[in-house]
Amino acid sequence: SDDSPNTDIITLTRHVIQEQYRLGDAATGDLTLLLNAIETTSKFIATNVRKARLINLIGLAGETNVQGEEQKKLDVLSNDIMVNALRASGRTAVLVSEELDEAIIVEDRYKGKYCVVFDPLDGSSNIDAGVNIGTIFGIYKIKTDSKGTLSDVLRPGSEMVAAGYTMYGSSCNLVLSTGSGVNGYTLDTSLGEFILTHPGIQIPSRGKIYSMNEGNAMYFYPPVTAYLESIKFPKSGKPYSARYIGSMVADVHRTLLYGGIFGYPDDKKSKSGKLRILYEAFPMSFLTEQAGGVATTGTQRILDIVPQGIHDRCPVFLGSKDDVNDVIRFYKEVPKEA
Ligand code: P6P
Repeated sequence: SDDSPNTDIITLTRHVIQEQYRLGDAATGDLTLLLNAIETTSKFIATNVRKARLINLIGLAGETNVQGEEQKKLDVLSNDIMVNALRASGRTAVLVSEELDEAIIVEDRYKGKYCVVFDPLDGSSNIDAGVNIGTIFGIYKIKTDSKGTLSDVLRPGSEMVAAGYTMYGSSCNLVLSTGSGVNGYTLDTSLGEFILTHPGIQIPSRGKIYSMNEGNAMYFYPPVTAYLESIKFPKSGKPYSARYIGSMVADVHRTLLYGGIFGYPDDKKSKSGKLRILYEAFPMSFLTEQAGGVATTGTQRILDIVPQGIHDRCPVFLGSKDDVNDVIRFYKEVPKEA
């Protein structure tokens, strides 16, 4: 085998610039600069997550976020890192964060033409257990003639121009789509660079894994219960395997790479499900569709939803197209209310 050192590594920065050149004059380089800022925040957050146990960042910051959950110090830190870097990039107009009740309208001096919606540290309830957690982000371009207002982010996810996540675990993986497929990058800490390691991620058309919190099973509506029954007690073939990490970034990352289905359905306890439309459901659905998968609420394509509020929730089923289409069929055939 050729063991000469690789002299042509493709970093995230280089890959994004290549995409900008592919788009020709239509691309001004603004998205490239914005993605570079996001990449830097991921590296910064990754070092803080890794150090967390050492510099005792674990534990509650004593404040609560819009979810009413106790905020972990890493949440607060990650949010501040992202808000500062996105504003300083001079490429953003509106920022929406899971940690902030209200949207940030960037002041004119720093205002750019993109809106970023993000969950700076999703899965944070797992921080103390060392389970993988992550940053999720979606990017809209402000509407023509808009100065950057809430109306630029209360739009269908199909109008996003890019989406991605960074997973902080045994390695640091950044997965990104700018609308022409999905690519995965792994942080080489010796270089401080994200290196292209998963070019052109394509989700298998059917998987063997289902990922849902069955602790909510007593609240599930009949279509979900019937679907689960069909894969746990199949009339033919083997039952599916259950994998549930309870951290969306980790569960979705596995689903994109291995196939299968991830779900957080609406149920009798949570009428709209739990996951947030703008900075959880939309970015993950954007990536899923770009990787050849399907993302639905059970009754409609997630990316077609028009959110009314920046922290609205929606039901989520996403993953391999044949598996998610099975769920859609159960929603059509099984009455929701008994
Ligand atoms: P549950 C984490 O708090 C999160 O927002 C997602 O990352 C994850 O998929 C979901 O909630 C887990 O929720 O109710 O199963 O603990």
